[in-house]
Amino acid sequence: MSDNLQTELELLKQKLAELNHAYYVLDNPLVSDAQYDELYKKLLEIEKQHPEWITLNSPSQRVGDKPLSHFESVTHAVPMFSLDNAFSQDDLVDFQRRIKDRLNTQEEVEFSAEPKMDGLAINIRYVDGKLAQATTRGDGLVGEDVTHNIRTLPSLPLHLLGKGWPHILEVRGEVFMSKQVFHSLNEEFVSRNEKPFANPRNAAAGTLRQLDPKIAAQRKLSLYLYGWGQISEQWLLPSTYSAAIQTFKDWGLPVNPDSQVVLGAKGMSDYYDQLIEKRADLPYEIDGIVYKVNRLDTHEKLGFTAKAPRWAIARKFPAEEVWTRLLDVDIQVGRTGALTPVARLEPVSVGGVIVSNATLHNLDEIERKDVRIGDMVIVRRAGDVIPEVVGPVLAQRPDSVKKFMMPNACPECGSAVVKEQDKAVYRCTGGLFCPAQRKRALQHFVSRKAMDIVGLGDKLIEQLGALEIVKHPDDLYRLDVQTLAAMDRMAEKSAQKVIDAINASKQTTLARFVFALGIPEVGEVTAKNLANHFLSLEAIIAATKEALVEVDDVGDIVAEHIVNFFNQPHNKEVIDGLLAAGVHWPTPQVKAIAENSIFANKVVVLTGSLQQLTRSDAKQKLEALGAKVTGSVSAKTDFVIAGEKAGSKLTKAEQLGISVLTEAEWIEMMGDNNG
Ligand code: D41
Repeated sequence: MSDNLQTELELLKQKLAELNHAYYVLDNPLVSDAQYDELYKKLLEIEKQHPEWITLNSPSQRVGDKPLSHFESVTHAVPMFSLDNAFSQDDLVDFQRRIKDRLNTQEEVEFSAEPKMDGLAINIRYVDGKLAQATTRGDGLVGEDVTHNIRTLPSLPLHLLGKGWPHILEVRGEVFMSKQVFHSLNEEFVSRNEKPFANPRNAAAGTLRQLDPKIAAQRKLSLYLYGWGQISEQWLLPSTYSAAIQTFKDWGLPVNPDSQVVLGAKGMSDYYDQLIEKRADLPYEIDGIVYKVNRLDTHEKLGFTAKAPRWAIARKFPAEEVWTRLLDVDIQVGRTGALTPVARLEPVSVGGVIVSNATLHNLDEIERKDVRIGDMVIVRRAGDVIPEVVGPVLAQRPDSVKKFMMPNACPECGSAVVKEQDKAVYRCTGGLFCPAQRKRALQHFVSRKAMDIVGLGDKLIEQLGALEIVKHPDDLYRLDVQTLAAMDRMAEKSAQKVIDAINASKQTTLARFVFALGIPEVGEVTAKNLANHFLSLEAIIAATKEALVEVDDVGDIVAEHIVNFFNQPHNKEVIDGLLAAGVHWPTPQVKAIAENSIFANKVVVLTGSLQQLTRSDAKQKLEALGAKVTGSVSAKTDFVIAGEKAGSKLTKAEQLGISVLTEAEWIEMMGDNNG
């Protein structure tokens, strides 16, 4: 008897999942709402009699019973990249041109074109077909666990349909709020005298940020999947992106019904025209179109830049423009002293966001556009880009307008302002004596990719600077708990944490240290190249311009910045102070080992999941041995190191006859050189 009831429960669950899918994903209801409710009530009854049968994938369990107390951070198994932008058809022609050049072909490229949803990117992990975890994109490397809220999305299957799914499947997509849900939600807010959301994107973000999943469940967020992260086993992806998305659809996952496969620049342009026409009628907000090369083997060939795949691009829709009054122009002083004019505007709503500041770029731009203080100006905001002043509305220019003048003295420290040769940039010459530069330099010094001192936020730095307790980075290492505990919003415990983080940062790498110094134009990659080339700080300081341009990525201008930086006596003082405080690093291993390393100058690809090392440690070790670690397998690859459950890259390597090492074999090969 009880066996039968349990079978009935399972059948009900399956039936309800199918009906849900038909309703929310296929947009094709199979039964009336009343019929659905009746089945659902039956399920609840059985579960009430037998609570021990309730499983997480039951439709009754979309909303957990308790709110969370906080969000957990989750490191993505595969980083979540962003997208490069295109703003015109010309940009798209260039995009295809670059692809053809890299592939060495004349043939038109096939693209998948899809609306660009204005929402939030999310990673959803299924284990053995069951929804296991959902995380926000975060900074692309680490996101937040929002499984409790994502489970409430009615279109998302708690259990995949069909079969044949890999053991681990991560799908990626955009969570958004439909226009309809957004408007009724805002009406509700207004009727309760609460502040409405500015746009559907903010509403979706605000909903995902809730600790209590009941709120997300009420707000009915939507989701379209457009990509994937980790996929386990020998499960082979189909040969095209569109077929992969179709496979997701077959498994019951929601995908955008408005995407289409198009050919070449003409195809991309036709799709654009078509979607612009449809835009107002779509049930959701979009801010552009995403084009992706359709063939997946081409993805492998094209690979990624530091932030985005080379095989995809987002064409942004024209920005929204409005008119408002330019009240004044302020000067902002950046980390390297560059003076940026910032427009102070009469607050105005642009595409649902209130804008009161906008960039004017530089003096040349202001003069070219002939923008004057007091003008009615056109302000543009494109997607998530900083708003900018496009130009004046000359027909409405009052007599009282004033021309903006670049000051001769820095508004922050009074030092002389100089114009950089051949460039539109004006700089304050105060260096680290300028409080604005000092503050920005300190923010940069403590940042994650520099000395990585957590807990030293902007507010604290500002306070320590204003009180002249910390003027230069080396002053940080002389702080004590009592001093910190006396600052606003600090207590003994949090002060101790900051001190611990400062102490921990003393053990660093030469590359981080050089990056942290904040030499103009020396970013993370250049700093690393300098460290690996010169191996010691003394050698970098002593290097001439001629020696510096030998380094990858370093041209005349960067070399000059480096030489100038180390010629400033106060920069030397700060460096000495840091070294005296105990900041230290091991000698970079590159050259010493690289000469007798099997991996010297070899191109290596890591794939699958490693058991003994993290991906980034493995990469660091390989680089220390002189290898170049890349993301995709090609004829140029020398070695593939395959962890567990390696997929298509391993297959590819085997096809190309590339040497494949297991993780253990690789570690064995590194022998004594693996430190
Ligand atoms: O609709 C979107 N917002 C969208 C975003 C889309 N249709 N496709 C996307 N594809 C990617 C790659 C190519 C990296 C898988 C994306 C995004 N990324 C994305 N969204 C936010 C950051 C990146």
